[in-house]
Amino acid sequence: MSKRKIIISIVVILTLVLLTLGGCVPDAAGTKAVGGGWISSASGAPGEKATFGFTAQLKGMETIEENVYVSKGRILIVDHGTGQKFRATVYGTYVHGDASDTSMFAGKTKDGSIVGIMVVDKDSNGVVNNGDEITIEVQDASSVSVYSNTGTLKGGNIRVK
Ligand SMILES: [Ca+2]
Repeated sequence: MSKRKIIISIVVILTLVLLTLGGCVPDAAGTKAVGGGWISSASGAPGEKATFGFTAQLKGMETIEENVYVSKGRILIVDHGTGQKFRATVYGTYVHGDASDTSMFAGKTKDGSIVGIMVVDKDSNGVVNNGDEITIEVQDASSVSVYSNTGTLKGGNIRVK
């Protein structure tokens, strides 16, 4: 499955409003992610940047859906090539048992758009330009895709714990 399909499916999962209590926070990686930096603009215009910053962390044991835990944090995406800006509050993180360097989470903007993020932390030693990856998928309140971008960081760093 392509990264884009994975992130879209995560967004769909996180969009479901099946709020249930139960389970416990698994001892799994990917439950906390922090990062900032930039990749190329989704516009494809040479030299244009898409900058990002985020924090995402589980709040506790409350689940939204199987393996999706209520979370807190912030997401800010600014694509200088397309002129788009998304500021979202994180509400859910997909917790998985494998790929300990990977975190998947989603936030909601004030106008109801869903911002889905998947990041891969290629190392955790704080090295800049270390091959970290981010995939961004934004759907508006009608579940229409309004922004898609993915790439290896050209500046900055992502850390996943
Ligand atoms: Ca890193």
